[in-house]
Amino acid sequence: MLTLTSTQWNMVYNVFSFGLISMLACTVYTLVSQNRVLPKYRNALVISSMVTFIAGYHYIRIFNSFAEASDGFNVSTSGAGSFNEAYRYVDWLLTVPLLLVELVAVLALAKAASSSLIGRLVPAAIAMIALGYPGEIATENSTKILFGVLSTIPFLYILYVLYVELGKSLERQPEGVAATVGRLRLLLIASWGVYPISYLFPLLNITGTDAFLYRQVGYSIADVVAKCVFGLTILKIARMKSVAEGMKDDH
Ligand code: RET
Repeated sequence: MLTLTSTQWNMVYNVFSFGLISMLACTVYTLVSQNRVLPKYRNALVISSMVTFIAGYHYIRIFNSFAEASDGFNVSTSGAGSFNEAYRYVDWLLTVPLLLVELVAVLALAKAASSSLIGRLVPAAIAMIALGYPGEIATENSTKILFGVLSTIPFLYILYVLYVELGKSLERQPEGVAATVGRLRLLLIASWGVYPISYLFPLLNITGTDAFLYRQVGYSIADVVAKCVFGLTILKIARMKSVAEGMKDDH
């Protein structure tokens, strides 16, 4: 049981609300923007809509779970009816592989090159999340460290593939697009970095109500950056490439 102050409780409540509406609004925007890009880039936008739609659903569940686990400003964190954080991992299991597919899709590489990238990034993303979960729910520090290390291996592999392999394909992108994709990669690293840092909190003895607040606020902001801002940047890249390939720049 965590006894939050009214300010802490309201901040968590409001940040979930912010996360939820950001996901929904972003889903609508990327869906209605389909016709603003050439057909070959539309799949990247469809995937972005899917990602934010899935996340919107999970934010509804997280939001309700927080309200149901609360008795006044007391939040139950273990046992029946407690605040359920597993929704986040279920969400990541679905959305993290999709975010990587979205990134590869917008580059519109040759079929073999994109299949090869997806074939390595997707299994690594699934392994990273699946290995992190047992550590997240463990109470023993040794178990947390073991699964934390195991999960970091695919994480580093993903960063390697994004930097080295994707870097090579960037050289063939039109002027301006390469710079935007470079910024997108930075945005990805900065937002994805929040999750392993937050995982470390209990290991560093950062616990209690402040830790709970930082974690929920940090995750929610990172989610909006990693999914919404990311999706809007994907749309921008798709627009730039469509215009570079002859689409009229009037809508
Ligand atoms: C875990 C366990 C500890 C080690 C590492 C982790 C990485 C998690 C990441 C999650 C990304 C989530 C995203 C969500 C989208 O909105 C599982 C915390 C490395 C990178 C992008």
